[in-house]
Amino acid sequence: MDFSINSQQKEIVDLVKQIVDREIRPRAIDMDRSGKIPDELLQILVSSGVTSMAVPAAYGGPGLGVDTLGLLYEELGRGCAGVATVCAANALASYPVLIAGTEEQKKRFFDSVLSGRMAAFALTEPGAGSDAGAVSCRAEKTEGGYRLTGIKCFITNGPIADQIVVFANTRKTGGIRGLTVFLADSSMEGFSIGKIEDKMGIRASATSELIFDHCFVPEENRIGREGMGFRIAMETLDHSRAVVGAVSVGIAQAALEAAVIYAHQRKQFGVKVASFEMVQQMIADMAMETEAARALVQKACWMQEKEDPQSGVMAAMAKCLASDTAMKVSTTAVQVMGGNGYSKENQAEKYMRDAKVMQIYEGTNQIQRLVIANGVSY
Ligand code: COS
Repeated sequence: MDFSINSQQKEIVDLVKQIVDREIRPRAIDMDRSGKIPDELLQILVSSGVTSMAVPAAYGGPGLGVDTLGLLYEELGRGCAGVATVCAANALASYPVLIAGTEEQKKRFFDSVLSGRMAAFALTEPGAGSDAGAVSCRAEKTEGGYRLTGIKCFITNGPIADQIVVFANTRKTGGIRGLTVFLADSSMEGFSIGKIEDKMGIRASATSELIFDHCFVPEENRIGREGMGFRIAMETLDHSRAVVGAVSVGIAQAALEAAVIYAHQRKQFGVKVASFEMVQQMIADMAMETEAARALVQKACWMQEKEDPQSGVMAAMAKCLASDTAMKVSTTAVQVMGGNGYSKENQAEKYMRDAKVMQIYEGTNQIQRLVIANGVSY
């Protein structure tokens, strides 16, 4: 395994870093307050290819390897985890299409993402969170397609998505054997946006309920066979969890940087607080833990790139460790900065709030530990 960054990766990481430093970081506090990403910034992200960076080369995208994508999502996470989440949701929604879609579906989906239309992955329901197989959204067979009825909740990009990859049950009796995936469009009759969440963190990313009321989806929009949905969902999460790990490392890195800069500027008892051993210990632990999380995330991405059969378990480890690290490091950053860290004038408390959801979404860290425990055998 090689941790060195080649010149092509460096070029693209530097490009995203510039966008992060010039366009995202200066807007982060305002986006956190307003609870939305400005159209102007979204347009910059679309035109610079940041919202479509996971599109494969075969469908007109940059065709970046998972190892490179990991570096880019870390950079976005360092800038603003909410913005990173908006972009990562396009990638999350693309996996079911890549895993089980037809060539026509793939072309249609990726053409849309490349043209700047946003996507959402709609699995979770009020009664189906950790128990993903308990989806009750119903897909009733009708002439030429299906009628979808049900409510999805906590859907990232819900209010701004044009394409929605939605999981519904084709069996009246429910159960994972009936779970099926469909590609819905926000313009379809019977589709509407429900409650928009007022969240603790990642506030630049809009999250909402999606309501399907006898929404007609043509047969050609079914992704994979009827009943394949649970497997597709699990394989999707196996792919996407490393990305959550990468965004988490970005949050930890941003918190570490903020704490170090502060500790070298802030004076108490006539000296910089960075000269106190107790502060040094906090900084050393933050730096060490961030590096360890980064190494695990990079290994998970590398294994995915090599299509290693254990990459799903490694992605669960990376997501779990990196998000726990982001939570710990951002909390310590607030401690290093004291009252100034607790104030909304600085970003340290935002990092703490953003880190919290990393331990929750795309499977709680309790679920990750379950996946890990079931996946290790010697
Ligand atoms: N890849 C492919 N297939 C998988 C799989 C994977 N990673 N994990 C499970 N499966 C298959 C199993 O092989 C099994 O198939 P068979 O019945 O044909 O043998 C089937 O799926 C059911 O597996 P299992 O019994 O392990 O499923 P559980 O209902 O016990 O659920 C967990 C497993 C808890 C791991 C799953 O529900 C989960 O990941 N929940 C969290 C969901 C989540 O992350 N939600 C976040 C919102 S989405 S952003």
